[in-house]
Amino acid sequence: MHQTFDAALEINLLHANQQGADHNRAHFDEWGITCLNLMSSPGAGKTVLLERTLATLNQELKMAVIEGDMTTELDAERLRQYDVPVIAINTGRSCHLDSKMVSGGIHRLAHEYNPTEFDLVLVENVGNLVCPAEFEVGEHAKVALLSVTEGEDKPLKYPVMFQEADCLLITKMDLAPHLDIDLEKLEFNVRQINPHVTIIPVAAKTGEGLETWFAWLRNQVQKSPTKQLATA
Ligand SMILES: Nc1nc2c(ncn2[C@@H]2O[C@H](COP(=O)(O)OP(=O)(O)O)[C@@H](O)[C@H]2O)c(=O)[nH]1
Ligand SMILES: [Mg+2]
Repeated sequence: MHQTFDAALEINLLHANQQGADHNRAHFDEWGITCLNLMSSPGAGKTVLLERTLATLNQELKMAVIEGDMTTELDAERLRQYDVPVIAINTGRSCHLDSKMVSGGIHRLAHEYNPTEFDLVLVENVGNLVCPAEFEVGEHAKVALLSVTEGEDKPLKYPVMFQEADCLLITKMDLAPHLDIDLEKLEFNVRQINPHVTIIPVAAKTGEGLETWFAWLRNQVQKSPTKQLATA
């Protein structure tokens, strides 16, 4: 009985979140913005990847970041050095961003800037391999990061994140030679869960794979319906 109630509550919660996510996506579409949701366990390398991305693509794309952390603006401060708007959201006790929090973030962005000037909003979700995958925030695509230090079994143990991902970045590839990680096994495990996900091995530290990541990003921006209309 208790379980039935919990399940109903969860369905309502996810339904309300989904409605908020659809609303956020409608705003992004109206403004011609592509939104990507970056998710991983804490420390997989989301912020460093964003630093490299902002530094490299700053001249080419008009970007903004929505930075989710339970507390502090430490990551937001790191990213503000790249001269892009960074909206910091502290989630308090929540282990993920939800669509309502991100709605607050995009309205702050729209209040301070002309939102139609932006091409890309990158959301750094709270570090957690489970919950963020359940809560859409209005993104057009989900990017999961898994570092080589986490082990090849994680896609099997935490399948939702890997099922949902459109792109999976295997991060910290520079460390792979020092570990026992079996990269072929890792890819095999990922494909069991999500046969079609784009897998890109990267090392933000050395630059390995970053051009492939940037190409994937550009392609996502090109796919924006409003951008296609504008360039038609
Ligand atoms: N060796 C190595 N370390 C990295 C790489 N990317 C990130 N790190 C380190 O991993 C730690 C966590 O990175 P961070 O970007 O803060 O992870 P986040 O919690 O996912 O945002 C930091 O000490 C980074 O310097 C990489 O490509 N190679
Ligand atoms: Mg971070």
